[in-house]
Amino acid sequence: MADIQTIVVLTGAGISAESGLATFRGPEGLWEGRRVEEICTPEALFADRELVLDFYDQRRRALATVEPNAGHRALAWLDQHWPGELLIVTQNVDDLHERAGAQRVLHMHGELLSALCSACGARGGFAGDMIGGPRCAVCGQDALRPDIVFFGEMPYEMERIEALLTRADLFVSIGTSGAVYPAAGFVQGARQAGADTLELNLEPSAGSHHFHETRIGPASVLVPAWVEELIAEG
Ligand code: BV8
Ligand code: ZN
Repeated sequence: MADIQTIVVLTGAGISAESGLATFRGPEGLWEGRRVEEICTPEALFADRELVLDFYDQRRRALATVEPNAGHRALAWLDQHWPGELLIVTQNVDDLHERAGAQRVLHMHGELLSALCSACGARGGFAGDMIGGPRCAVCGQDALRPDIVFFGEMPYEMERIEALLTRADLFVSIGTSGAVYPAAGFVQGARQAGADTLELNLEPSAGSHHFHETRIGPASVLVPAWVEELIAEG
């Protein structure tokens, strides 16, 4: 590969699958018989607040029972040792990248361990259950919601992501189906800007044809192998 300075990594639910967290579009991609796209919306939060809060309370509890896997650890090692610019843009709302030791992480779809106040917009760390949980620490109203980007809502820090993609030398997508935009379009932006593009996934994603190279297999195997290869190239 050409001289690589700036790396953008996009991760999805597939990198956390081997840690035991459910993906969206596998058989477990349903919740109470409903698609995530139906639950993860402002309308659903308004129409059935308990159902939506329970969906995230359960996933926040599950988070405490799982560990990062070799895929998270290899990315964290790269983050700690890569001298150039690097950003792990994750669609995941779990904290497994951080728990593996990664620091340059951007949660474009929010985080389970953060709360957003619907009344005053305050965001802050949150643990435990939201159902029957605390009021907003800033405005005191009983208006906390998961700090999660729902369908129809703008993902976080899009300008920062897009600016970095225009400068990327290498764009690597790991464990995502390429089903949801704008994340699914990042590969095109990076490629247009001249980046090499690599996909590491258990099966070809909806956007595989946009990548220079797609490798098929589990993240726990493909990610460490890719990091070793990248470092060996110097
Ligand atoms: C926006 C929340 C605009 C956190 C998520 C029609 C109607 C309404 C909307 C739209 C529409 N058409 C397009 C849209 C836009 C919409 C969209 O793209 N919809 C899709 C369904 C068509 N997008 C949005 O609404 C976004 N916002 O567009 O805003 C806007 C403009 C101006 C002003 C305001 C707004 C917001 C999208 C964010 C939604 N929130 N998550 C949570 O609950 O977790 S989306 C959720 O699904 C994830 O965050 C992720 O982004 C997405 C896809 O999931 P993946 O991570 O890819 O996981 P998936 O299960 O799909 O795939 C797993 C992959 O891993 C598989 O390929 C599998 O093979 C692989 N795998 C499995 N095991 C392994 C593995 N790989 C490696 N190793 C393994 N072991
Ligand atoms: Zn508030």
